[in-house]
Amino acid sequence: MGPSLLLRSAILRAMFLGFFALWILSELALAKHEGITRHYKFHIKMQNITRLCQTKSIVTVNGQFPGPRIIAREGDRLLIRVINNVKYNVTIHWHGVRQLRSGWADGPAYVTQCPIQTGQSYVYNFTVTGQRGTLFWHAHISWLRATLYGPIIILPKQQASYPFPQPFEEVPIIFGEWWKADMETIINEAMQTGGAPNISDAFTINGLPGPFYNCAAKDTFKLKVTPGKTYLLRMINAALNDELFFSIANHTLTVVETDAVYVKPIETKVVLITPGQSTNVLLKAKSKAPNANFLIAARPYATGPASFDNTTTAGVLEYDQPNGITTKNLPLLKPAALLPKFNDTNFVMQFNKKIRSLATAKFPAKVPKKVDRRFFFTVGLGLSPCPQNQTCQGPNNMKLAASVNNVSFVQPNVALLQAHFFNRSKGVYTTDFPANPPFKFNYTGTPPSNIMVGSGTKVVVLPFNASVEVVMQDTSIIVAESHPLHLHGFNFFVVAQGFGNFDPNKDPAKFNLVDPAERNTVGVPSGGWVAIRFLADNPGVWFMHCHLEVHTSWGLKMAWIVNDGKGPKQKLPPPPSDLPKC
Ligand SMILES: *[C@@H]1O[C@H](CO)[C@@H](O)[C@H](O)[C@H]1NC(C)=O
Ligand SMILES: *[C@@H]1O[C@H](CO)[C@@H](O)[C@H](O)[C@H]1NC(C)=O
Ligand SMILES: *[C@@H]1O[C@H](CO)[C@@H](O)[C@H](O)[C@H]1NC(C)=O
Ligand SMILES: *[C@@H]1O[C@H](CO)[C@@H](O)[C@H](O)[C@H]1NC(C)=O
Ligand SMILES: *[C@@H]1O[C@H](CO)[C@@H](O)[C@H](O)[C@H]1NC(C)=O
Ligand SMILES: *[C@@H]1O[C@H](CO)[C@@H](O)[C@H](O)[C@H]1NC(C)=O
Ligand SMILES: *[C@@H]1O[C@H](CO)[C@@H](O)[C@H](O)[C@H]1NC(C)=O
Ligand SMILES: *[C@@H]1O[C@H](CO)[C@@H](O)[C@H](O)[C@H]1NC(C)=O
Ligand SMILES: *[C@@H]1O[C@H](CO)[C@@H](O)[C@H](O)[C@H]1NC(C)=O
Ligand SMILES: *[C@@H]1O[C@H](CO)[C@@H](O)[C@H](O)[C@H]1NC(C)=O
Ligand SMILES: *[C@@H]1O[C@H](CO)[C@@H](O)[C@H](O)[C@H]1NC(C)=O
Ligand SMILES: *[C@@H]1O[C@H](CO)[C@@H](O)[C@H](O)[C@H]1NC(C)=O
Ligand SMILES: [Cu+2]
Repeated sequence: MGPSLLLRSAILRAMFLGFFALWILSELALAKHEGITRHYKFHIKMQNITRLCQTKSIVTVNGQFPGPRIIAREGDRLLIRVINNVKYNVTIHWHGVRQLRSGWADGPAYVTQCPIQTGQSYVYNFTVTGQRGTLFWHAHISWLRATLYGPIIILPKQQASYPFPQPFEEVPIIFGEWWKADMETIINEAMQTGGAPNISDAFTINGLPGPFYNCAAKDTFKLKVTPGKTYLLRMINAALNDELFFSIANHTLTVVETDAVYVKPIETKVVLITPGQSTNVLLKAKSKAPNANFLIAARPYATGPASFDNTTTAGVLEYDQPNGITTKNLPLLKPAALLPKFNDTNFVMQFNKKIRSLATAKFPAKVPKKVDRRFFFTVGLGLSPCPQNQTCQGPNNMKLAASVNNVSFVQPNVALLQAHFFNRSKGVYTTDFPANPPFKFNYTGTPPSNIMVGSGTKVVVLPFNASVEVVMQDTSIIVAESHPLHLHGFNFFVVAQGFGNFDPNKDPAKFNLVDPAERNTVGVPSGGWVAIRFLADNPGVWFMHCHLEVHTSWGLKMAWIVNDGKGPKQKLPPPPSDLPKC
């Protein structure tokens, strides 16, 4: 054991104990929880980190990588002061937090706020209402979220009131994606050339790549368990561009929650988790300590580009052993076929279809039964022109682009929410986002000959409390690909999904309006479609985008404006006085 390893494990242990102490303290809080205010300070600063034999300076919160955990109990208010001490503009998004009437705290740059500039600070002020489980926070500007991310843990209102066996311990498992090169250089280079950005060098579990990479054996995540005990693994996919399969050798997992909503328990060997999703699983340790350690592994589910980071991040599950046995000397069980093939779309479809809301009296699935506004959105890739006198690296000397209904979103240079709130939309956005594709084609067949995208800063305006249905259809333009679409400000219900083209005559009959999954991020199936419903009960401007960061950069994003209602609790309050300016 080298000194750095000793130090790292000491730090990890201290962090873990700290987390536990906090957790126990909150457990001891009032049985009838009224909601308290919790304060956090996020100092955005550079930190040198060594991974894969290379040291690089990364943007961090408080020098930590991954960033600190936010812990709250349902009903609590969070006041998080973000102080920017790096040369980059920064914003932070509290991914999956509903932000009821607190849209100013949502975080996407130029959507709900101007960036926090160097030397400035901003207090994100919001309550956690009607949600419990695992979410995460991450930067929401350029590609800074590659290193600026961390877990959000929302404990249920009443202590020990999980609708599943009380776990012995809770362990966050946050997946990341690591590049040896500088992140901003990578995305800037790609946006300049119009080609695909360089793929990552590794995936990580809690910041650690694991034994399958050069120089990374010491940077391996270890999960220590006691025989017979049950563990709650709070999994988060914070990777930029890759959906991941996850598995633990010789163990079955029970999925009990997704995106901070309880689900009907699902037993599975493999979990699929897209960027933007979180999944809580129970891991029941074997009753007797086995004479082995077990591989914990994750690697991509990839449908799109020919070249992707085809590496595997891994950790090790170790059991507390009886006296005289050290886990170090035990064999590591690593079955060859632990994870599905990289393109196993059928597995993914079956897995996603199994996810159902718990839908009990205490945790009902409030699926909108009637629909006020219907939308059909194509999502996929395309091309945009290469600037004159430049050579581009996309197909046919063009730039790669992506769009929703053939609109590639153009980021404005002031925030949409301010423009909306102060009635100054002119020259910032237009309200003519198309409800349907401009022209019909066989979305999953031969693409049209013209695959250029249009562009603009277009939004859809919804009246307060409209009930909305959106069918999202993948296109096969350039390539059919799974797109994890994320909606800010709401959870939606995944009422159906399928392969091929959505059939508006036949498919609605199959919609599940009883116990559909309630999520904030859903994969639009590769070569298929997904139908979602949500109630627009949250006034503000809400971003919707692919959570593959590369597709967001190419324009696969749009925004909804939800107008104020008439009632007193149906209006967005004015912005806080410290809201950053552009
Ligand atoms: C990172 O390392 C470089 C080169 O050794 C050094 O100049 C710099 O001060 C370090 N940065 C931090 C934040 O420690
Ligand atoms: C946070 O928001 C609430 C509700 O709008 C407000 O009453 C409170 O003063 C705010 N707190 C701070 C520190 O800005
Ligand atoms: C991306 O990869 C290409 C080809 O390997 C290399 O020339 C280029 O420098 C890389 N870009 C960055 C930002 O690392
Ligand atoms: C792992 O699983 C295999 C197949 O189910 C079984 O044969 C083997 O005994 C298990 N090993 C351990 C150490 O649990
Ligand atoms: C990914 O890597 C595995 C080995 O780890 C190899 O068998 C497989 O062919 C690779 N797949 C692709 C698409 O490169
Ligand atoms: C998955 O990729 C392999 C090549 O590695 C290919 O032969 C196979 O047809 C692909 N399967 C699907 C479902 O696309
Ligand atoms: C492109 O190059 C031509 C000749 O090389 C030059 O006349 C023209 O001004 C350039 N156009 C732009 C937009 O730079
Ligand atoms: C914006 O316009 C609406 C409707 O015309 C009005 O009620 C509201 O007061 C205006 N808001 C501001 C900040 O001027
Ligand atoms: C669309 O194209 C696919 C693939 O060629 C084909 O299987 C399907 O029948 C076509 N669908 C329609 C509605 O034409
Ligand atoms: C998308 O918009 C571009 C630019 O207006 C147009 O040329 C193209 O035909 C459109 N494609 C589709 C599929 O609507
Ligand atoms: C919003 O709509 C839902 C369902 O249509 C309805 O039950 C609810 O009462 C409405 N809420 C308000 C505040 O209008
Ligand atoms: C930071 O944001 C401000 C406000 O939008 C903008 O004027 C400035 O150019 C940005 N700086 C960088 C380095 O992107
Ligand atoms: Cu996408």
